Amino acid sequence: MIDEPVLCGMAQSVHDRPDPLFRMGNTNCGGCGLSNLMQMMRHAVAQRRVQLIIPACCAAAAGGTFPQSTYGVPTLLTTFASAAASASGVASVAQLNGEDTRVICLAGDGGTCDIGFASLSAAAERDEDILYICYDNEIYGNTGGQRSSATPAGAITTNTLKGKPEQKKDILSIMAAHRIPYAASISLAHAEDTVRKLGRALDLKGFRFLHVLAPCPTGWKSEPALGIELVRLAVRSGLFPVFEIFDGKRYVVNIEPDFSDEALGMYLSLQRRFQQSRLGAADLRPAIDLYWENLRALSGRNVPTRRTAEATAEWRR
Ligand SMILES: Cc1ncc(C[n+]2csc(CCOP(=O)(O)OP(=O)(O)O)c2C)c(N)n1
Ligand code: SF4
Ligand SMILES: [Mg+2]
Repeated sequence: MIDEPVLCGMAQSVHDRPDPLFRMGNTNCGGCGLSNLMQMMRHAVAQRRVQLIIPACCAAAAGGTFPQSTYGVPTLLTTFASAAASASGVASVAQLNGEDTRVICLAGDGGTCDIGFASLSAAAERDEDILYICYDNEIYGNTGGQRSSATPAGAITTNTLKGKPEQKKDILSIMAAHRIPYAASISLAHAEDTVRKLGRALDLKGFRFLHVLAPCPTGWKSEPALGIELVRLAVRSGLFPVFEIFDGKRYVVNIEPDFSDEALGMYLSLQRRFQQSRLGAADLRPAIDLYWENLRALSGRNVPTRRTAEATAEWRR
């Protein structure tokens, strides 16, 4: 059992993979959520054989220049449009050769929700035997921080100088609508749940999709040391729901938020990307409550959100 993210590429227990998936000396910024994710993946992957497929993004840049490589497993860098298709091909060849290799496609939110979406959707529809992980830093980080369709409303990016007017795309629901065997969201602030779900997603067959909220101090204009705390606040407040979807129809909520407005306010105030739009908890709460009401209905657990609980109490009075 681990309580906090496994940092610095060091193996923490006998269950960890002895060689790092993601070596020290990579070019990620300090406090990058992608680095945290890769260290937790080392724990989840353990002794399994894996191959990585990575389209253009910070994870590709982090690989370094030949003959060095950040990655401790076979890694194929692709164009955006071909990432999921390339992963499908690599998985098929492994299967034809009788190799017990799990193929992981690791992509950013831009590569997933925007530029590579067509081949992602096609691979999901064909139920290819790949694990697709979207680390969502809510911007095009590698090219200087432009908006993506996963950027939340109100966030300043280099091409939304007054704050993005549109809402964040709900990529997890879109992928669940493909009725894939497994889709889940991952909180890097809950390492045990993260490692459990990574392990489950590695072992299942067919198309699996994981959505990870990945703090990006450079783009979010936040302190590098606060990344994990920001994720914790997003989960606590209900802003980032953590749940699993099996076969597009069975929903399981993994972490119950307390729907704290204080946590939501802190999440916003600790990131300078929200400063100019002056977003407050009250601006986001109605959309969060609506999302959770829907999620409750889908998961069959009728635990009221704070708003509905308050409304019911008021009605009773
Ligand atoms: C077809 C195409 N369009 C644009 C680019 C330029 N480009 C390289 S990385 C990148 C941003 C990727 O964003 P994301 O997938 O979110 O990954 P991040 O950089 O945030 O890790 C862009 C737009 C490209 N390489 N190919
Ligand atoms: S720009 Fe953001 S996502 Fe990219 S390496 Fe830096 S912190 Fe990580
Ligand atoms: Mg991104």
